[in-house]
Amino acid sequence: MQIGIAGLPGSGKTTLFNALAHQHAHVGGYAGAEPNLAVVKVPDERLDKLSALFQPVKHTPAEVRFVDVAGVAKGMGQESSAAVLAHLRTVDVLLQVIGAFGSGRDAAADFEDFSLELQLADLSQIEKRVDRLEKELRLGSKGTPAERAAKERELTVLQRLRPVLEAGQPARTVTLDPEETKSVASFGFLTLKPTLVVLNLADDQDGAAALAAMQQLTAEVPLTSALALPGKLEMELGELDPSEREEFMQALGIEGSELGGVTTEAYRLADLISFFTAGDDECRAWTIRSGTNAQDAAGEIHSDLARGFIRAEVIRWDKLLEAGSEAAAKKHGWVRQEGKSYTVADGDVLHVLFNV
Ligand SMILES: Nc1nc2c(ncn2[C@@H]2O[C@H](COP(=O)(O)OP(=O)(O)O)[C@@H](O)[C@H]2O)c(=O)[nH]1
Ligand SMILES: [Mg+2]
Repeated sequence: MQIGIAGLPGSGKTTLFNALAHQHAHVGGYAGAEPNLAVVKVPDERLDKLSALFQPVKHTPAEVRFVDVAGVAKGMGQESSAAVLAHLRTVDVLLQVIGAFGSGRDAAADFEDFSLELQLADLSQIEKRVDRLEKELRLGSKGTPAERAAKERELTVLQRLRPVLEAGQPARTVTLDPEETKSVASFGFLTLKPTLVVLNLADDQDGAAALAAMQQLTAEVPLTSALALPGKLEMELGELDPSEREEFMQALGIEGSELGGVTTEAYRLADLISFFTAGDDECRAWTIRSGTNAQDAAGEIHSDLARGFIRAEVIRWDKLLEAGSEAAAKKHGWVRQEGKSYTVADGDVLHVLFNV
């Protein structure tokens, strides 16, 4: 999964990036055109327990890639903001960071302002593409009938999204079917992405009221939710070694880091789940979209497994642990034989049988 970190300048994006990805990127300075990138292993207790059982040669958690871009604000010019936001077009989820620390801040206004920047970026892409598609379709000639039909489909979707953005709403307020989603996927529209608003609080700030107000705003937008955390404190906690951290947290009276909640919520918003493969050679977590069938899930592991798919032996991770081994699980009758179209569930352990 890829998570993009976006927001107004000075909202604490790079601070949060450092906290989430255990990095030391420069905070508070001028952010250049190049984004900060980092890949982080996703902690998963289920996988840890499978590895404790199998003692595999390799333990391979899922990975999240974080992309921290420069701030974008009103008046910085369409071209430079487009260049910054272009780095976010391939991410699965947007974190919209809102600086709620310090005085004189208005989280609701910041949310609206930055959302508007995203809408304008999408709208400008749509306008260019619609002009071009209309011209091409008018001139006719080029392309096969199938290509022409694809262009017409794309144009129809863009024309549905356009007035919504013009009215100041994000594109994700429009319900697209899978076919329609696919026809505009290559644009990577920012306001189509599931969005997690992160209220970045001061160390000692009680953010409950601010969060409740923000959650009221995000509840009105599909695929959007909000949480609050003290970004700078989280970053500083992450820089301590474990014993110091324990002491520090006790002194401040905090229970633990909130950062895990960011990734968990991002998975939920993006409709992503995990399945596992487990054996003596490797225990590994795989990330798929919920609703993925066994054959496509097998294809995540290797294209040969999808091509030559025969069936999958499936057991829930906790039943496998309870059984203590694959052989024992089979004896109990807990291992199911599933075909290509089986919908893989979160926490399934798959053993794919294939023949190529
Ligand atoms: N007090 C406080 N200051 C913060 C927090 N997050 C960021 N800052 C400060 O805000 C400034 C900008 O932070 P930075 O992470 O670079 O923001 P960015 O421009 O959004 O990447 C820096 O001086 C940070 O120290 C926070 O949670 N609490
Ligand atoms: Mg920054």
